[in-house]
Amino acid sequence: MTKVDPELFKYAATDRQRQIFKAVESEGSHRKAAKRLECLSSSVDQAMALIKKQAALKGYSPQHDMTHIAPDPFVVKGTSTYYDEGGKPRAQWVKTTLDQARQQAMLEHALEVASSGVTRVKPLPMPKEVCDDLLNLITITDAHVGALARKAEAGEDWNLEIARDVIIGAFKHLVSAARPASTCVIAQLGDMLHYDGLTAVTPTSKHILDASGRPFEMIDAAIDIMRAVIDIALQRHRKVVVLVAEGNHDMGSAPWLRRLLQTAYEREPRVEFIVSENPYYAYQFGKTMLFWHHSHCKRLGPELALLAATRFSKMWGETARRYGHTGDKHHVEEKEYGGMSIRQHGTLAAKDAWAARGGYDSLRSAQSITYHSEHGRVGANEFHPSMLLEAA
Ligand SMILES: [Mn+2]
Repeated sequence: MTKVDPELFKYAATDRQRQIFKAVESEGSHRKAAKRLECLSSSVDQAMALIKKQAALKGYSPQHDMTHIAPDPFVVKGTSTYYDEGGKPRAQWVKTTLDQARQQAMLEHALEVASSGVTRVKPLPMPKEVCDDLLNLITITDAHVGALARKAEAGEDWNLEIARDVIIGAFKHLVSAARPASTCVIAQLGDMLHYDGLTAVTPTSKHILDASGRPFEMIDAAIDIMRAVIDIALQRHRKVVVLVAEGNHDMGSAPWLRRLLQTAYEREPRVEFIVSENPYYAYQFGKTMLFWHHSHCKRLGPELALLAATRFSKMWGETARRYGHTGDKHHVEEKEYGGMSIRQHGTLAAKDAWAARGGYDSLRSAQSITYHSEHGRVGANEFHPSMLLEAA
């Protein structure tokens, strides 16, 4: 009679493993279980061994005094047990590691669910009175959706809900205040998602971040915001150009967000995307050139303007007015560098505890800038989150 530890059942990963486990439990031996299930005894042995292995990976193997379970997506890398003089286990050190395959599977699953649920949007009616020579550029940078800030600690509150309200509210205001233009460029200039995976850390330096909500709530909010702002822009412009730039907080998320939006809008002929896997982007509007970089790779300065000229030399040569746009620093700075004027944009996000403690105070704002195809920049509108609070 084989005595089976009933605790092991929860580590059976498939229906077949659960079925075999139950058969062994009730029949009392592998051989009898195999007979009942009409399969080879070795299949039962294999399944039972696999269940034990899965349990051990999660930290459960009582015959080795392993009873501390690691939460998903961690697996146990090893344990050190300290025994007392009588040979009884007294303390245990459980070393866990992130299960890379499991983490990958969780992300892939999320993407699969997200893409299968993407409803292709129906084209919206086109506005009539617009000026062909005008383009409205609306910049949202460093939105940090998924960041958490508390008023008591950082001076202002910021969380998933506030981010959604403020960004969409800003966009509504900026679109309605802008001139009637044929084209709108929505420049999401990076760091829209506060963190880039399952753990709230910066992707390269692994700095620990304050997070609002769970990773999938952040993903949902970012998608909702982007879809909402595209739809708002479509109501007032004939053509909407969307840039989803990468920032230093969302280097891995920007590509899927861009692809997801491309899929959602593939049947809307009035939406087009600026697609580049390299974090420098440009768009030509007649004799006006627009250029973007989050500024995590190359800093604001003359070298950035020179890079724009080298990377996009044809566009540079065909244009007479050129404007670069950056983010990252959360405060406004604007300067002309030879043939290109570059604006570093501010952010709508509230500063987090890290910025508050460091004294990085800045005025929160977002801008829409109107460009003429011949004359370049001809107008601008500004939005501050305080305007939204007044309207409420
Ligand atoms: Mn940044």
